[in-house]
Amino acid sequence: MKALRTTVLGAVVASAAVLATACPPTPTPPPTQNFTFKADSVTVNSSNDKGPCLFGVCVPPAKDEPYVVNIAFKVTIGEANSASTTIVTGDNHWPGALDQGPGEGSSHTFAGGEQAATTLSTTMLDVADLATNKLQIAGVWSWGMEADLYSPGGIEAAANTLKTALNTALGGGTLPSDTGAIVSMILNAIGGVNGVFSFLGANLGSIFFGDDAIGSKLYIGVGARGALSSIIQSTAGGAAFPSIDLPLVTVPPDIRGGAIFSLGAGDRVLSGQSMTNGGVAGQHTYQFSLTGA
Ligand SMILES: [Ca+2]
Ligand SMILES: [Ca+2]
Repeated sequence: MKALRTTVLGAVVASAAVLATACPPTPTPPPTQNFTFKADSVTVNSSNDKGPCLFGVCVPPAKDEPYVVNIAFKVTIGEANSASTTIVTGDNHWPGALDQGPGEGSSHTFAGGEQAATTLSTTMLDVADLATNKLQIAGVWSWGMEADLYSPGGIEAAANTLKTALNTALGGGTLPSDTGAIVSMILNAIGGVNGVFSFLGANLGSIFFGDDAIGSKLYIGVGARGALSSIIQSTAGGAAFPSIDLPLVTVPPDIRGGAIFSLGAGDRVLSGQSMTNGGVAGQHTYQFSLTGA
């Protein structure tokens, strides 16, 4: 009897050992975090609406009615069809037929719905999480606009084209094993051969859009925390951000630069964001901000 008990006990211990080998402890899932991206203010450097001027009097006057369109996006690198986009159109502070916005050299502080606030939500990965999780990026394609009593249109087509481009270049992409090469991989997927910008250039016909698109920029947040966040920040600092002038198209606007950063590196103010667009008069300078929820 004693021999039998020992054998049974031995079998139980052996089974437990097999179980322990087959099921390592489940790693803690990485956290998800929300961020708010919004427009703070605008300066009209050069008016879009400025008409012929005689003795300093311009008809129409050199005053613009700036507003913002933010196309937020998210994509998981290496996960097919993971891209999504959300459009937020900021309110026009001067909606009346005779209303005039700031003149050249003047600024406006956006408030409420004018800020086109959008929420970016990503999982936040550290270096060790990369073994079992895919890296996400979340950002915004921001358009500086000038209202002319038309309703905005065509933005949805532009957002859908961006989504397809992100699915192709990043959803279908491969994250490098070298964490120091992640930023250059993302920027190459945006601005390189067969990247997002070349896809947009090939697939965005001139979309009908009533108001004047003054310019646009792309802001890319990487869902990184801890040591991975520091690596993203140190490599992003020296990286040149790509641009594209969309040929023969005034809407959507040319994408003249932007920024890439780690979402885990803290709140951020993007000041001095100059917007211009080939074929469209005027220059506005915007300030955007990103805050963690
Ligand atoms: Ca105009
Ligand atoms: Ca106007």
